[in-house]
Amino acid sequence: MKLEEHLAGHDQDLRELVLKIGEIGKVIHKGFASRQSVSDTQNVYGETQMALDKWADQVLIDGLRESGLVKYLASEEQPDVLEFEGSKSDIGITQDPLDGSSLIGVNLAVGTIIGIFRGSVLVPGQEMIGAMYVLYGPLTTLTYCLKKGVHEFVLDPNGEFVLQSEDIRIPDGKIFAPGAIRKKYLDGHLKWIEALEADGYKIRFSGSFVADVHQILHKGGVFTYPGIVGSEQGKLRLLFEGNPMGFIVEQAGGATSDGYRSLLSIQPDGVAHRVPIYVGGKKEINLINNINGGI
Ligand code: AFP
Repeated sequence: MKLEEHLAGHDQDLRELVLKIGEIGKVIHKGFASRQSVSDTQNVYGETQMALDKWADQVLIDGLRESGLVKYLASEEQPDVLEFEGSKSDIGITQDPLDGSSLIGVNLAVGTIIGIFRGSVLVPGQEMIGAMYVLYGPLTTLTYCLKKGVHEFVLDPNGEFVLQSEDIRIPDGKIFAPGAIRKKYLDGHLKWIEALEADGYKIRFSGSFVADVHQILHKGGVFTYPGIVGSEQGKLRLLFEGNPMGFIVEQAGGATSDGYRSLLSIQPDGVAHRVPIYVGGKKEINLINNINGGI
């Protein structure tokens, strides 16, 4: 089944938006080979921007502005929320145009992450009406959720996204993706990591959040980029990484946490809001919440 057919029954603007982002994803992927240099600029987080980050961000912004499908757009590469006059829809989106971009030079999987709202995006993730990501790996895949299941499509040789997995449910699994530096772990996090290791969990951490969470969505287990000594809020962003991927995993039967509560319950304090991230199976998420709750 093609993506367009699968989207039948959803609101027209949402159907068009998912298809549009899929088309933009194809354009972004084609741009990788000729844009691997590092640019001379930094994003709002002080991170050096790859030429590709900036280009991909602009391709998405221009494409979505021209589509008239988006009124509000927040991007990991932009300091403020953009508002598009003349939009025919009230959709708000968050975008991480190229999560994991530092891995392109070593040919590891990276992706475009999108959160979808009606109206403002500066609300808790539980207000989201959908989320999706395009993963550029050995396959180019598109995974979307509009609150009626999580569904994955693969780009076929004809350039069509065709259904690969429908109604994905996160299984039980013993892999974990532990970000950050062990010697800086906070007490609760270290206890949790040691419990997973004692239970035989194997490390699967690539440096690409979207790719690592995609693997856990299909195989079970948990991803974490925790708060650490000296950086208690962690590295990853609530709006651009935690909420959209957390929404998809929760909709697939999993759970999220900042170490204490669902990521989707958190009121963002701005576009740059960083949070400790735990995304994966309910068992692993309940364990970190219980450990921290007992501290
Ligand atoms: P880049 O987009 O700069 O490559 O960062 C990727 C990321 O935001 C996320 O995708 C990874 O899980 C995390 O950073 C990796 O961080 P470390 O490089 O500190 O392990």
